[in-house]
Amino acid sequence: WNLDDLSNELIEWKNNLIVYRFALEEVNTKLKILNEEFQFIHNHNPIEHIKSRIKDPRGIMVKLNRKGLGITVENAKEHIHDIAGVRITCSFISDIYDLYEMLKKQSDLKIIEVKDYIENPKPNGYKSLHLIIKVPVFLSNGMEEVFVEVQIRTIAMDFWASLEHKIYYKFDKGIPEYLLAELKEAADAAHELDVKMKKIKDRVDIYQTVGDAQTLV
Ligand code: 0O2
Repeated sequence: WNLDDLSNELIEWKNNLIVYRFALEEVNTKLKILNEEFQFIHNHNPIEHIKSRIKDPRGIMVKLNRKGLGITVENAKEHIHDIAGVRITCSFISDIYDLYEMLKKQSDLKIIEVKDYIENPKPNGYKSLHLIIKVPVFLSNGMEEVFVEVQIRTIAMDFWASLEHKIYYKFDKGIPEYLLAELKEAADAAHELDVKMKKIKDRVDIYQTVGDAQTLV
């Protein structure tokens, strides 16, 4: 490739990947509706914030290469499932599973894969619920089903993962054993915080329902 070829190639990739932007818009709308309806019914909004991103074509090419696949748009669409990614930060662990149940009930979404790193955290302590879903996008020439990776985590899990990401990349993927143990300890501390905040919330909920200060004791 000369530079001109490369930039033409990138433009072609970008044009082909526009459908992922539409898929993210679909998912974001669904999440917004679920959040607002949940607030309306349960007086509590499970979602703190949502971030979405589309993988850069160069990142997709690197991943295809790593997987030993030819660098084509067709291969990317079939084999790279995190081109479109949504990260949802929830208030409590129970919100994560409530949201998952709500997404499962959406008949137009197909849940292709579930990785529960909350039940089974990674050795470094990483926790999150990962879903690979397929979202139908209706275009002028028909419907296309698009993979979207959904990561759902609590604020505490997100705090840990964001900082771990920075630390990990600083060490250029060769993090010493003793620091790995400390990261794991920090993840456990984040989990304790999640459990503690949920206990407090449950007691406040009981107080609000019963209206009796004694129940808070
Ligand atoms: P980025 O920059 O966040 O996009 P695969 O996606 O198939 O290559 P794998 O391991 O099967 O790989 O996917 P998995 O475990 O579902 O994780 C994919 C994404 O989860 C990562 O994307 C991260 O966003 C996040 N993740 C997984 N493990 C960790 C971890 O130990 N620490 C942190 N901070 N995040 C993690 P990318 O593409 O690696 O990175």
